[in-house]
Amino acid sequence: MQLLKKLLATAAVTAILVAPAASQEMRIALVVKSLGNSFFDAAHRGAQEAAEEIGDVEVIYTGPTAATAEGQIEIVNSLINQQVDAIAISANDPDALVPALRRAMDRGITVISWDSGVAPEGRQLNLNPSDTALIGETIIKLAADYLPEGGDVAILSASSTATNQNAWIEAAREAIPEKFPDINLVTVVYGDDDSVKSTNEARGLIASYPDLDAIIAPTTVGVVAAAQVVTDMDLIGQINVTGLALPSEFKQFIDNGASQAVALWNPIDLGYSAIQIAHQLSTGEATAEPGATIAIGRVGEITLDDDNNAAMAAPFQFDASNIEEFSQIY
Ligand code: RAM
Repeated sequence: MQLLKKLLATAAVTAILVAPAASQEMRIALVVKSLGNSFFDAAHRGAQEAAEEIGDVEVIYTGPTAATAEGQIEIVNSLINQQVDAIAISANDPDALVPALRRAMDRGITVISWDSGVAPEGRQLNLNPSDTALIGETIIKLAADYLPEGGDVAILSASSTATNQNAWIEAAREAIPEKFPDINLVTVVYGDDDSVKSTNEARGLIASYPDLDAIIAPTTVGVVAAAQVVTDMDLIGQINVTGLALPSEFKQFIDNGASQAVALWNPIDLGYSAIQIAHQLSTGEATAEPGATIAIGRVGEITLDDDNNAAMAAPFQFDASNIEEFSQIY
């Protein structure tokens, strides 16, 4: 018995000594505003593509069920406990996430924001899909292009704390007086990137503003809800729905005339870039500092501004001439 115990003990020690080294796989969490949003699913596809290209990278795709900062804070805390290597987050609030993300950085976790940013003190770098002023101008132009005499427009946004939508709306407000003086922005309402709430808000807009000419929804969730409401209420031709839309989800509303045109950037490239950047910061191959240029594989490169923000490509417009083609991609 003694001998057997000794043998077993030796075997155990040997097993420990010869056990293969723990996997060197890097774990990068892609934290989204909420699950069930096809825009983020497309970004996830790009993230997977980057992980495969880099090799030895695991993408943990996660997010709350509703687009709230509280839900994301819980997730970040759990990712800290899991000791992931990097967190790439599209934030539901620029400030509320800062303490949790600082804790992550204090523990050596690389933190970047993408799509919807975190304040500079809560991340190393922020990747915007495009130039903020350009997006703001684009969403108004999309409506103005089809209102030669001008008209009343309303914005149906995502959550009231979303960094990206709030920045775009502010930019839109700045662009109106100078570039679109005949456009009258009557109000901004919030559908929280939730289909039901967005539908109710769109109905509310139509009830409150009977002369509304266009609804601009700078959110892929809101724009579908608004176009569905206009369709269901037989208001096609009266209210033009526009904004930022995923062609695969939105094609039906270009086809039925509820919308003339919408815009977006490539969400696959955005997710791909977020993983490429998080990986390079985590290995030390790249450093997040003002003026730095970071290569992002097939997508090209980005250059950081004074607050370590970078922007990707210009938004692309979709209408009856090209939505079919793009709807096959994302
Ligand atoms: C929704 C989200 C996302 C935004 C797009 C345009 O899917 O709010 O953050 O970038 O719309």
